[in-house]
Parts: sequence; structure tokens; C-alpha cells
Amino acid sequence: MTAAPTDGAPFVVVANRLPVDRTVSPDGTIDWRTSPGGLVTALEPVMRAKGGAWVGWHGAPDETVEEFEHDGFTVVPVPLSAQEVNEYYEGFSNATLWPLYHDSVAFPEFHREWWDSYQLVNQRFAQRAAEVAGPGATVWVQDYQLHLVPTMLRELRPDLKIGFFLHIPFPPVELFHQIPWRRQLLGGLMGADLVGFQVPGGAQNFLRLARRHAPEKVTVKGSEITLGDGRVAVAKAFPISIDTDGFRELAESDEVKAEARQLREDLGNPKVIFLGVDRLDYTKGLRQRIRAMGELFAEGKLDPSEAVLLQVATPSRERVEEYKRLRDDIDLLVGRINSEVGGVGRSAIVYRHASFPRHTMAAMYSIADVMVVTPLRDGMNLVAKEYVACHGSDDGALVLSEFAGAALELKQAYLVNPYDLNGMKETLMQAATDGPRVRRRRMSALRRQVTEHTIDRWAQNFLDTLDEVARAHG
Ligand code: ADQ
Repeated sequence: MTAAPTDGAPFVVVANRLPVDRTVSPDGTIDWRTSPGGLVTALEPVMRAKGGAWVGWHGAPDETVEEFEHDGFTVVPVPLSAQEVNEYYEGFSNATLWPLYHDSVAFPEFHREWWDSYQLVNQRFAQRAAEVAGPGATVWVQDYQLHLVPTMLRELRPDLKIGFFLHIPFPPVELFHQIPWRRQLLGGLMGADLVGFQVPGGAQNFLRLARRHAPEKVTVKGSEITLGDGRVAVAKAFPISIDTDGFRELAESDEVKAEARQLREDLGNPKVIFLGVDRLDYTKGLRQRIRAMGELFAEGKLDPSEAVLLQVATPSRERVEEYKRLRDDIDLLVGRINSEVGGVGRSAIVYRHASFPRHTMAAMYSIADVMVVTPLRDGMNLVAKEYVACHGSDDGALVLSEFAGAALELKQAYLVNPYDLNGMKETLMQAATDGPRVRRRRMSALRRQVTEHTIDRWAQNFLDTLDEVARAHG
């Protein structure tokens, strides 16, 4: 056990990455800037109000950084060696759990040394959290990289309220069963008072597994797991959202409006702009989407002098083999399509493998007539929600995969099965050609949804429920 520091933080977030990026100016001064992202935006005010701490890796291997104060909260860097980055992060997190949790759309690899490293690093995160959390503090652990932290932390600090949120899907029993360390992973989550999932199906999968693997004295009833010592862990869905007002205000600013006009012009003022925005990841259905669009152009259903697909993809996990392959595949596919359709000086597909600032994203969303979001599996998918928030006029359309968590909420989107190429092509055409009345009706329903359900509300809901659960069963 670790003694509670009396001056410790009453609220602690534990995530693989810290919410800050280091910048070094020409004179060598080091500065830390808050990295943009919904989670930080939502949690910063909570952390500032309560005096919080954020425990996470700072992004550079083989380097120890002392904790420091930043924007009203404490930043607590956890060191990782280059080998741990390789085995815990790129290996077990991103080449074992990530593909398996996404329906095994890529083959998950199982390596015992990755698992050893994963346990070791999870223990380190738990230890740091135990050292900085004040007596009876609330600790919120984030995502699949830190599955084991809730139970490890509970052992060190039984006085804490512990929440866990999984940002990605939680797989069905049959898939989860393949993992050699399935019991340990399940046990890891049971250390939390509240385990949050993106959709009810994830919570149900977890509860079903808990029932199946529960040791003798553990019982599962409804959404509650009662453990041997009488403690209760609750599993529930908390669909994440975005900073809707922040995105809307950005899109409505004069700067972004001007940028949007310029962007449209740069694209040659096409009649219809289709837009894809993704992290370059094999779960996002880029191959299927680009193939479907390519066929529509090749068959003459879309005219490249009138329509364009703007596809931007942020570089991601570039050292993992499967991601390198995907990058090459997409380059090849786009090149082939562009060489076969479209006139000189005008590409059917404009593809950029790059990360863009938020204002450029907002400009892209605002000019897109059809937003195309087609993951093979996705926990939620924030891009779909960002589009709805930024696309001010009602003449937009969202084409959305049934396999994104967001499809459960954004019911007025044009839903597609990305495995069904013909079905997807038909729906893409329908989204582009439906009359203004239909499009308006759909868009305004979508807008209502993202206006009412924001990331602030999500965080508040989770933390209120965690308080209730801990009070009722603690
Ligand atoms: P991700 O898999 O990263 O998140 P998503 O929810 O779509 O997926 O979020 C991607 C974010 O990256 C968006 O905020 C988007 O604006 C940004 N982005 C994408 N392409 C970009 C580009 N080229 N330049 C700049 N920014 C870009 C995981 C889960 C999701 C879940 C979220 C939140 O996989 O299912 O919705 O966490 O819980």
C-alpha cells in the first residue's frame, strides 16, 4: 500500500499520453503547450476547479521529466524506455488489443514479452497515480493502454474512487476469449467503481464476460458486479461527444469563413465536395470508401469536373507494420484512380497525408456537401460529430457507417455498411442528390443531437455517476 499524500490532488486523470506538447524555441527555452483535443478541453476546467493532476507519458522515450504545474493543474510525466514504447505501446496496446477490440479487422498478434511489458508499465502508471492522489481522491483512468491500472491502483490505495473509460469498442465474448491473458484484463477493470463504455453493447459484452469468468465469490446482476469483498463495480455506457460550441464558434469566425472560401476555390469550385477526415488507421474503412468513390467516378455517376473527394488522413502509429502497409495501399489506390479518371489539372481525389490545425478542419467541414465516415468498427467517431457542429447550413449530408458508435445517436445520418460496396455507392449518390427538404430535415435532427450532448455533459455525467456508485457501495 502507498500512503495518501495529504497535499495530494483530489482529482487525477491517468492516460497513456499527457495533454501537453513540448516546444523548444530557438534560444533553447522549453515550453509546454496544451495539445488540442476534446478530452483535455472537457477536463481542464474540472481539474482547475478541483486542483487536479494528469498522469501520462510525455512522448519521448528514455527520458525522465519532473512533474510541473501547467495551466492550473499538475502534470505528472511517466517515463517509458524505447523498448517499452515498442512492446507496451506499439506492441500490446496497438498490435494486440487495438485490432482485436476492433473486430479483428487486422490480425492481432500475441507475444508474451509484450504482455510482460504491458503489466510493468501499467504498474508504473498505477504507482505514480497512487503517489499523487490525495486522500479519498477521484481517479479517472482512460483507455485500453491502461486496462490493469484500476485493480493495481486499488491495491495500493483502497481509499480512492476509481473510474475507467474505454474509448474503443469492447469486443464480443468469442473474440475476447482468444486473449491468453483474458482473466487478468477483466480483473484489471473490476478494480474500478465505474467502468464506462461508448455504447451499451460494450458494457453488455463486459458484463457477460465477467459472469463467465467470475471467481466463485463474484456475482453479476444487471449492470453491477459484486466482488468477493462486497465492493461493487458498475458497467454502463457513456457516449462521448465534442466541444460543440467551440467548434461552432470556430466555424462561424470570419477567419475560418475566409479560409473556407479559399479552400473551395483551390479545389476549383466544384459543385459537390465529398470529404473524408481520419487518422490513417485500418479500422477507418479508407480502402472501402476510396474504392467506392473511385467506381462512381469511373462509371460516370460522378463527373470529376463537378465533384471531388477531399480526403485528409493524419499520420498515425507509423512504426507499426500494418499502418505502413495501409499508407502504401492508400497512396497506390488514390494514384490509380486519379490516373484513370478526371481531366488534366483536376483530380477526382485530392488526398493529403497530413495533420491540420483545428481552424482548417473547421473550414473543411463547412464546405463539405457530403461528409463520408465509413469505419469498419469505431468506438464512437468524433469526426462525424465535428462535421455536424461545423457545417452551419442545413444543406449538408452525413454518410455514416453502422459500425461506428456514433450511429446509435446520429440516426438521421445516411447509414451504410462499409463492407457492402454497392450499397455504399448507392447511399453516397443518394446523399449527394437528395432534395434540400430531406437534407435539411436530416441535418437539423443531427444538429439537435450534438447540441444537446456535449463533452462537458459527458464528463459531468460520468463523474456524477462515479460519485453515486462510490457513495452507494463504498
Ligand atoms: P480516434 O480513433 O482518434 O479516437 P475519432 O473519434 O474520429 O477517432 O477522433 C479523431 C480526431 O482526430 C478528431 O478530433 C479529428 O478532428 C482529428 N483528426 C482527424 N484527422 C485529422 C487531420 N488530418 N488533421 C487534424 N486532426 C485530425 C478514439 C476512438 C474513437 C473515439 C475517440 C474518443 O477510436 O472511436 O470517438 O477515441 O473517445
